Amino acid sequence: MEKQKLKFPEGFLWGAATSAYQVEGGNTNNWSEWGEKNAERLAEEAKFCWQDWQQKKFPEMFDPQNYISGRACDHYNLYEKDFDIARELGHNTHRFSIEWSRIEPEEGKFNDEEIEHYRKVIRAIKARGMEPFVTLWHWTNPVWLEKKGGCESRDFPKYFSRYSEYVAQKLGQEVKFWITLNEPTSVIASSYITGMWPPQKRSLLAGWKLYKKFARAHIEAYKHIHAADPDSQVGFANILHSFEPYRRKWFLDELMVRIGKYITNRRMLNLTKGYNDFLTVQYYFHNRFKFPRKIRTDGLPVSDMNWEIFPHGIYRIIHKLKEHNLPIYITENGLADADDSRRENFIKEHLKEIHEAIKDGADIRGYFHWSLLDNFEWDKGFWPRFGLVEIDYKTMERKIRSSALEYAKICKSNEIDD
Ligand code: IFM
Repeated sequence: MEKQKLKFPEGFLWGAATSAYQVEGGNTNNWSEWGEKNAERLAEEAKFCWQDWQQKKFPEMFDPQNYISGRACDHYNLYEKDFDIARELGHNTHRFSIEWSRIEPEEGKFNDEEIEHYRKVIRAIKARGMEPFVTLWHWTNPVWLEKKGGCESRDFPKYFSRYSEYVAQKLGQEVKFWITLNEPTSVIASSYITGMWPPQKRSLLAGWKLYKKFARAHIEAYKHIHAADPDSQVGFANILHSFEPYRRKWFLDELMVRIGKYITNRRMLNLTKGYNDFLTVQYYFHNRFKFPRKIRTDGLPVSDMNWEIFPHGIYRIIHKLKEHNLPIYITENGLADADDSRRENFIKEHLKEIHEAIKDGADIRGYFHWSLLDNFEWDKGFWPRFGLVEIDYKTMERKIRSSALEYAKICKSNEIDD
């Protein structure tokens, strides 16, 4: 039987995403300082955090060096080479972030040379026929800001507003698509509630207060970007989880689902209503609740990080977002898969769900795989391999994975086999 083709809409954007701190190398910010201070502890704790099969497969998790971002992928210097690869792979868009600590290394002092660096990056993307999506904040703060309380500082929105105004004035004419903040709710959860990430707070109240600060920061940046270019398109990158009760109609399981959906998926959207030109989906997690905890689903495949793979979740999320009547971009979706045994299937299964959502009326305009390159995965370090392109961290050699070639076929033809 002949395979049916699932066509994507004309002009659909296909690409991949990265973030400054995870790929550039040579950064000094709150995360790099925290990594250096905590490397020994993280290496020590790895034996309690991961399953036996993960510890065997990735012994580098026990090496403190794994937790120091250092040169990362040296993308700061090698970006042209990386964009050549993206173009070769048929990408027509690319998402990256500007590192605040480079632009404003000291409070109120802006570094024009670094702006020029990012201008070159943007032009290099465009010169290869790709549409740049630029993120202003992908979790890292300049050290001076962290000393003043970081995201919790009363003035965080004011500082972010000033930084975004400066960048918008300098680069506003070069870029159409802007993402102000990356996954604010991941930071609320992991930095302020569970205390895993810097500054390792454990306070529901601190986390709760941050929503409004992030929303104000986003709205300020939204206004500055539009002031610089009224035609620009601005949104924030929202992590959206798929939620499900273990027992349907069971009050406490359903209640957990409702709370989860509100604090993770909806609250930031509500607080920024009217200030988003497009919506985003960053999809990694499927959560099933059996009161009082989250439980795993038997039989689902998992990534190297033991995250369950559940493609249908992305359909459900998009289905819910349709009610906002805004264009949607999938700005992140991916998995850690060092031997590249699951990535091809992962991409295709998620794309089928996305195609189904388009068929059902969702205005989805692009897909960015996370990530173009293997990179530095925050408190986990270098062992999780998220890249379409493998990085040899010793030689900085780039090697295209076979799943990237399969994804390239989809990008180039704008369709997948059903
Ligand atoms: O690597 C991160 C990225 O920085 C934000 N979204 C989730 C990815 C995988 O954990």
